Amino acid sequence: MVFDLLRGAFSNLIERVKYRTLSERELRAVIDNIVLDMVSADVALDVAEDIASSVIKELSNIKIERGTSIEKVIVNALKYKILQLFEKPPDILSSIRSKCSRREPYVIVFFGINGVGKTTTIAKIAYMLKNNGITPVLAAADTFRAGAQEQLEVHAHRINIPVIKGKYGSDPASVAHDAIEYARARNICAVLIDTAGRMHVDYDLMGEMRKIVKVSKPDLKILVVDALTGNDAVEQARKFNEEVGVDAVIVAKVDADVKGGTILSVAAVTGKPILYIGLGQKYEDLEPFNIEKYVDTILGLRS
Ligand SMILES: Nc1nc2c(ncn2[C@@H]2O[C@H](COP(=O)(O)OP(=O)(O)OP(=O)(O)O)[C@@H](O)[C@H]2O)c(=O)[nH]1
Ligand SMILES: [Mg+2]
Repeated sequence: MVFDLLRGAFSNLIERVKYRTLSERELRAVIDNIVLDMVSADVALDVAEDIASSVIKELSNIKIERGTSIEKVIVNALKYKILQLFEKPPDILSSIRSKCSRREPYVIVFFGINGVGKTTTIAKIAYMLKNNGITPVLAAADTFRAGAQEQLEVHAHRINIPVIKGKYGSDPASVAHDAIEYARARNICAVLIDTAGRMHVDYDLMGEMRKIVKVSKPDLKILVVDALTGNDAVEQARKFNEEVGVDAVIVAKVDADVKGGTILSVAAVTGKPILYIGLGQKYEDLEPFNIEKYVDTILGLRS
């Protein structure tokens, strides 16, 4: 099941400390094991240690009296700590509407390395916008990978929205620029820019992304990561944030994520909000990220 490993790590922790009053040394030993469990569930080491030490602190501060449920104390301490690691996601629908009322398109650029789910995610966002009365235009600014433009075009046709393409090998920034001009001329409220994800040693992906950002001046820069890649996702988030800046993150493929720690790690390490999660390959499989629901799920407070 989704997030099972991380949920297992927390329920181990709760089980092992709930009945006894442990000395700090005993507690430390239990917690060290749990840190390893968390790391196996894709929680970044420093994030796992941070969570563990706040639980130790909480437990050593309380006086356990008869009738006090230690389990409840630990769960509350964990919940309080983990909730703090998340930033509240922005409300993009109202941002789009507000900019649109000034007759300016809201521009979103999507980054991420190859195969994480960028193009699929853009199609899902376009579908969601359309269902909310906002017709976006797509910019196929991956002018490198064979088939990339057609892939986006197929989605655009299915959703019945416009797409702006360029010639293969042409400048991706100019495709983004053309899409924004297209939107301006037709009062289209949102521009969604798809970008390339290749990571060849001889290719300056970050340089290309910087140029797209410079030309398109996006209102929002979204990084897409794959939930199944754990620490790699964290590293990608760090790198993209350093090189081009990231405003928010979408985690794709959460439907297949049995570990569960990628979301927590990316949020905690980057301090960026998680905007949506991808839950499958269909257009409907996109869910606004609900911090409380995620935390309750990994703590076993809901299924
Ligand atoms: N199960 C699942 N699969 C997904 C999800 N999002 C994307 N995929 C699949 O992941 C694969 C790659 O998705 P793309 O959208 O093409 O990824 P990309 O980042 O655009 O890839 P490049 O253009 O090559 O950089 C496809 O088979 C998608 O159907 C998701 O939320 N869940
Ligand atoms: Mg793509």
